[in-house]
Parts: sequence; structure tokens; C-alpha cells
Amino acid sequence: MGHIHWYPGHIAKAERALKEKLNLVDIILEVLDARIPKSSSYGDTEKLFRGKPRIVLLNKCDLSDDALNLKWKKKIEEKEGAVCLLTSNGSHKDTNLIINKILEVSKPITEKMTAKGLLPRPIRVMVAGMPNVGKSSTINRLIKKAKTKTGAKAGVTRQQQWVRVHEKIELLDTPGIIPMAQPDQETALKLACVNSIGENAYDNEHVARELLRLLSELSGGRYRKNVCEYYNLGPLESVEPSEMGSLEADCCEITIENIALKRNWLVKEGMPDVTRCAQFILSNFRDGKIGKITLDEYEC
Ligand SMILES: Nc1nc2c(ncn2[C@@H]2O[C@H](COP(=O)(O)OP(=O)(O)O)[C@@H](O)[C@H]2O)c(=O)[nH]1
Ligand SMILES: [Mg+2]
Repeated sequence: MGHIHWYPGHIAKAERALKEKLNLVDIILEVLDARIPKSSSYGDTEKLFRGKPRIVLLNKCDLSDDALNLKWKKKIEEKEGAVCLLTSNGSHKDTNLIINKILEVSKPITEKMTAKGLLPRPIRVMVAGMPNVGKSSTINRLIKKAKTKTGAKAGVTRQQQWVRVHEKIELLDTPGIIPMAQPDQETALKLACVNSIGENAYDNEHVARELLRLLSELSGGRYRKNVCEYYNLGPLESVEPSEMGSLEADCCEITIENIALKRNWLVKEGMPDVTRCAQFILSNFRDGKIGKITLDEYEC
């Protein structure tokens, strides 16, 4: 009941589709969910992309922890040797940043073409990533920006696979989908928390309970305050302060039941409406209402 079921689907087929696209491009824009930089990453990305130049976008950074965003960005740049940008849906500034980075990263490729006596052609780029990380939003923003700048020209854009997003850059208008291999339960749980796996693979109550556990434990209890404040949970009344551990002493007991009781959501006298509250907590987290939170613990 508690487990998150995994339906691997057609992983091999998805990998083949990704490889076909990979043959067409010079540079990969790899989109990760900044709330789970590790859990939304393929692992051996270098091998998957056959060492092609990569720009990593830590997307949805409007929802993730600012301090950890910078640490993860630094780590990706240092350990993986890839350029990394923090991006979010709403920001037009990001689109310029992405374009400029593509131009920067593509310089050696263009120079190589010139050295071979070839006429430099536009750099070809593909957006890639796991489901729900923001691939389509990223593609749409890049295309929209190009259109508003150059004016939509009939027959040039939408129907084709390639969209000119800059005089020197062509973007594949469908993303490369990186299949999720069977993750361990902790990774699957985090993917469920950020809504990246289908709802019928898990039980809301289980995921909400585990989310609250994570929020209580992560980074030495860094997010406990967010949860207690957002749900207006006071210190526990039923337990003497002396009975509580030192971590709990300054805070409340974070459970679905306590949150439901606080809101007076009951199924009957004194019985908290756990089902309704679990859904509520998951929505709140996904909408960033509890705070800017990163679920992958930062490791050096
Ligand atoms: N808050 C926030 N939501 C985003 C961001 N990027 C995408 N989303 C939302 O995340 C969901 C998945 O985005 P989509 O681009 O369809 O992801 P894809 O499956 O990778 O193509 C949509 O509801 C988007 O509106 C972002 O930077 N911030
Ligand atoms: Mg999409």
C-alpha cells in the first residue's frame, strides 16, 4: 500500500527516440527540476548524451531553495563541467541568458566548421529532460521570444521541426524525453512530491506523510519552521516539553492529522479528514506555498 508502483513503460523505445534526436543536434539544453536536481537527473548524463556540449537548466528555481540553488549550480559546473543556469517559467531575462550561453558554448563548434573550410551553419539545439521538468515551457518561451523579435513569418516556423530562435541558432521544436529508469523508493517519492509521476502510481496519503517526514528531517530541520508557520501549528499541548527531543522542542509535531485538526477538517467527531488534508498538503507544496524548498539534500 505504502509503496510507489513503477510502470517502466517503454524505456528502450524512449531511449531509441532520444538517440535519433541526439544525432541531429550540436548542443543539449538539459532541463532539471531545481527542487530535485539529483532525482530529476539521469545519472550518467555524459554517456547518455555521448559527451555533446550541455547546458543544464535548473528550472522551477522560483519554487526551490535559493541557497541550495547556488550550491547545486556550482556543483554541476564543477563536477560535470557543464554550464548551468537557474531558470524559471516567468522570467524573460532567462531566455536571453539561455541564448547567450548557447552562442558561447557553440563557439568551438563553429570555429571547427570554419577550420574545415565549411560554411558555418546555425547551431542545432535540443531541449531534453525527464517528464514535467519544464521542457515544453522552455521551448515555448524561446520560440515566442524569437517570434516577437523577428515577427512571425508565414511558413517558417510552427509546422517545421526546426525553429530559428536566433540568426545562429535552430531549436528542435519537440523535446528529447529522458526516460525515467526504475528509481529507488526515496527518489520515486520525491518525483511524486513534485508531481512528476502519474497519480495512479501512488497513494496521496502515503506521499503526503513522507513529504512531511522529509520536510521535518531535511538539512537538520531547515524547513520545519516553514511548515509550522504555514499551517499555524503551535507547540504540542499533549506532550510535556521535557518528553520531546531537542529538535521538536521549538516546534510542533508535523503530521497530517495535526494539520487537519488545526483546520477543523473532520470526517466525524474528533477524527481528522486525512484524505482531504493529504491532497491539500501536496498541492500546497507543489504550488510553493509552504516555502522555497529543495528536496534533494546537497552533498559535496
Ligand atoms: N513554478 C514553475 N512552474 C513551472 C516552471 N516551468 C514549468 N512549470 C510548470 O510545470 C508543469 C510542467 O511543465 P512542462 O513545460 O509541460 O514540462 P515538460 O513535461 O517537461 O514539457 C507545467 O504546469 C508548467 O506550467 C517554472 O519555472 N516554475
Ligand atoms: Mg512537455
